[in-house]
Amino acid sequence: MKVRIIEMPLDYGASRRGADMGPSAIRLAGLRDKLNSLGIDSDDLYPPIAIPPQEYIDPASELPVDGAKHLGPILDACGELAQNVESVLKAGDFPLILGGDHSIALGSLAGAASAHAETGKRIGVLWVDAHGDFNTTQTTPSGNIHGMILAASCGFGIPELTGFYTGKRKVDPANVCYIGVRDLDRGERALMKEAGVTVWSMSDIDRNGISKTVAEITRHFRENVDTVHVSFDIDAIDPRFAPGVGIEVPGGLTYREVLFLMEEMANTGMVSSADMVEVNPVHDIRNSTAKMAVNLIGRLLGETVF
Ligand code: NNH
Ligand code: MN
Ligand code: MN
Ligand code: MN
Repeated sequence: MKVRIIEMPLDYGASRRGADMGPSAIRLAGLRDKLNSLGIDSDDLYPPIAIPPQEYIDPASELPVDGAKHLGPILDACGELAQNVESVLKAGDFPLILGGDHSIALGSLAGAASAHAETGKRIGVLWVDAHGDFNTTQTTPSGNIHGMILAASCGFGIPELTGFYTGKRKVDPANVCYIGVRDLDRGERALMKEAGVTVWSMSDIDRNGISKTVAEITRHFRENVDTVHVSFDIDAIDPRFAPGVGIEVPGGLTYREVLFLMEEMANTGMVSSADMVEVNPVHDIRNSTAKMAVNLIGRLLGETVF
């Protein structure tokens, strides 16, 4: 297996600017060296997806389409990403997508769903995030697409998003597992319940500990799906460890808890693709959050301490 690093320097989906510098920060933090040290054959020679910086864009395109800001540029970039992810998976390799804000997962999930549909594999999604990203244009408080992308991938929202790339639903909500969630909008929460996604909240971790919680998640995947996409929003980690994020939400996962989560996901042998998103160097301290991202990717790809 080879890891194909795909960079998505996009920050059209969020309010706070700067997530477009995430791929660069993660590269600088030593991603290639980490993969080399693990004996993983990797390349980042995939052409970085060309995304025009927001400063170069005609202000008219700022107008929300049906209540979704910057829909056009996000669909364009995600279309290219979906194709790349699909072809990497079909070649038997591991696509590692570096965001960018979380709207890029629209492309990752579309490409993965399309590739796995052909081989008849049931796909599960682990959404590691302080947020649900389960808004629609009806429920969003912000109009930001990064807050809508998992709902869209589960078939909820405007047709431009729900029908994107494949014309159909990407993921069965019954196969979506969340961890780290602690900040949901009212309508989003109701829609998550209706859809039937499974949430392991911060309170579940307080009650049962990280070990039991992660065991429940991996069991859920083992029993219900054939392969898993991990979508890691770095704001899942408590901001006292990870300051370089789009939205800081106190009360999050510790760095140790997420390292353990990634190790246990690696141990399932089921993870076939991943996103690392919302690293925001503008708010980081000496690239420390990007370095955590590199270490988390290492664990997800099989690194052990001893
Ligand atoms: N729920 C809010 C919204 O939809 C915030 C989403 N922000 C995130 N998501 N960082 O991960 O706008
Ligand atoms: Mn936002
Ligand atoms: Mn997110
Ligand atoms: Mn988030």
